[in-house]
Amino acid sequence: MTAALLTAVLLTGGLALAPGAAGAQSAVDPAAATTPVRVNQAGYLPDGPKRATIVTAASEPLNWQLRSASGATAASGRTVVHGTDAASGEATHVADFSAFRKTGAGFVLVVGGWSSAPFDIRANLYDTLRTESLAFFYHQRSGTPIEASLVGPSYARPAGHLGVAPNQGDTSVPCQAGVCDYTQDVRGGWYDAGDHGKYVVNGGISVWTLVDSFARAKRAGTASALGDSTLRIPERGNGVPDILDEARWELDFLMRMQVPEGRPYAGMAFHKIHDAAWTGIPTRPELDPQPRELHRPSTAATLNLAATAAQCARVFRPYDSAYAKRCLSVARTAWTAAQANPALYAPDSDSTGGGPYNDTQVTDDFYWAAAELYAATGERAYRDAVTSSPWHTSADALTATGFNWADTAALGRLTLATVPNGLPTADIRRVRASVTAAADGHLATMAGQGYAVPIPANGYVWGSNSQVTNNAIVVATAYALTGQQRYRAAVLESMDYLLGRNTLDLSYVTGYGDTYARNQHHRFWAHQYDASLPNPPAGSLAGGPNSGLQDPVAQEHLAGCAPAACYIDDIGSYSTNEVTINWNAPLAWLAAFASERRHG
Ligand code: 9MR
Repeated sequence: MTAALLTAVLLTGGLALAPGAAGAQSAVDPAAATTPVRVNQAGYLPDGPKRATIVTAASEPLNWQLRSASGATAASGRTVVHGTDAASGEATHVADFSAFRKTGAGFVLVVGGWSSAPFDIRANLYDTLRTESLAFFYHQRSGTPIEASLVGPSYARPAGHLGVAPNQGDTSVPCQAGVCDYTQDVRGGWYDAGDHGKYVVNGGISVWTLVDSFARAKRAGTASALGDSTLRIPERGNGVPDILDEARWELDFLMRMQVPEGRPYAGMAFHKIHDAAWTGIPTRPELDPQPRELHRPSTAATLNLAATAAQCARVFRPYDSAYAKRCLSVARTAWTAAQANPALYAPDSDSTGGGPYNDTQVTDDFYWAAAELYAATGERAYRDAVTSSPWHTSADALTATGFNWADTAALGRLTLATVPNGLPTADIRRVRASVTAAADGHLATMAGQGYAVPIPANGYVWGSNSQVTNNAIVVATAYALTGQQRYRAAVLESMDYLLGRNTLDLSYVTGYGDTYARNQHHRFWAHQYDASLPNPPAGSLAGGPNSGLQDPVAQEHLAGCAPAACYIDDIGSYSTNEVTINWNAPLAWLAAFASERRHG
């Protein structure tokens, strides 16, 4: 039996259907759920919304009971018939037990004789996820040993890609043929995902998200949860907030990717550095024998560098002014270089040994970089670049399906909406209104669905869970701007989806919930293929359902799936089940938000 098949069999083992729901799940569905009562399996906050989805074709409301661990009925009520959920194709009801605000462990929701997975209700529900989702980045570090004292023996490993054989990088890396005739030290940074590539555009959005998480918490007065000595990283105790230390590990790498003065394309950023050919799974980072290569500079990478280095200048200033100064100088140089080379596009075809991260639309990246440079400096030239950009007023900056590494105008919009800046008051008001309007759109999307997911049924793309998390960030930003509780509730319901209230009755975050993703695609956390290696550490977010079925395992096992069910917890399914820095970063942003007890 193949490992994939084994997973499929294990997951179908407990298949159960709600009364009247026959046919809603097929017995051959490899990820079929074990109960029709779907909840956030990690749990709920005492003061948060508490909703569950029940798969049933019953046309009338059903009775529900909330049972405590002792079996006593703690609360009861009637479901609301929702009808067909487009993304899953299931007939659904919703049970709302938000009025129950007591705490405890081992609750279950019972509907029509079916019980949900057990869950907690407690105020500190998201504290561990806040730290574990951030610890993911230390685990992914390149160019430094991952210390057993910090992560435990099974996750410890020697430094990868420091020029120690059999590694051939990353201390003196040549370019691909014809790109440059020198080598560059591009050590450090985070591995992107399950592969060992390091890509500037994806590093960019990930750094921005972590640093924005800190900046948001600081404005909210809650930054101490992300402060010094809150993470198990080597820099703890250095007086700098740990989340910024972690972001700096990548920022240093991004700055190393800048073409030096005196060279062709000086000031631009190389698009990416990765293996010359794809390695197999498993491959431990320190045992990767492939030659490493720098790929042609791109405008998108250069603008990612400009944006994140400018954000660094603004946010690091109180903690390390010299570093902030250096960041600003790099950002300015990158901006100028991008203006001189506005159409150097990374091609789709460049996907041997690493992902392409192709992008031929970079006006959004110009907008984002201009917004960050303006927020950092207040200078007129950057303000003009902001206000003359079509993205400054376009509704397309904040779409229903969400922003991502390729579509970054939203990042600029969010910065301008939240960071004090010199735009005219009316313009700032308009920018803020665009964020709350987008958030209202996400709330409407959620209300129309059986599972309250903040993406539409056509939004289940590669990495759909990050579209969910990024839209939830927009909603959380609307909460920060307005204080309106419905936005906070929607953020928490988005977490419910990720943590088990979904058509697969599965938590996409390793270690959270009764049934969770544990075989994500990764060259070191490859336990499914090699029992001596670990599973992904707790707090790792799977990419999630991808109706495009863009890998052979997904194609073999998921044909005909409803969009929200196009997922398999198999290490071979890189298009539904990888982990990446740009997916864990928004999870960490949201976990920090959800862990705060200060919402009035
Ligand atoms: O997240 C990326 C997704 O948006 C693209 O559709 C996909 C195909 O180009 O690539 C994804 O990124 C992968 C990258 O190319 C290589 N490292 C792993 C990333 C996640 O699967």
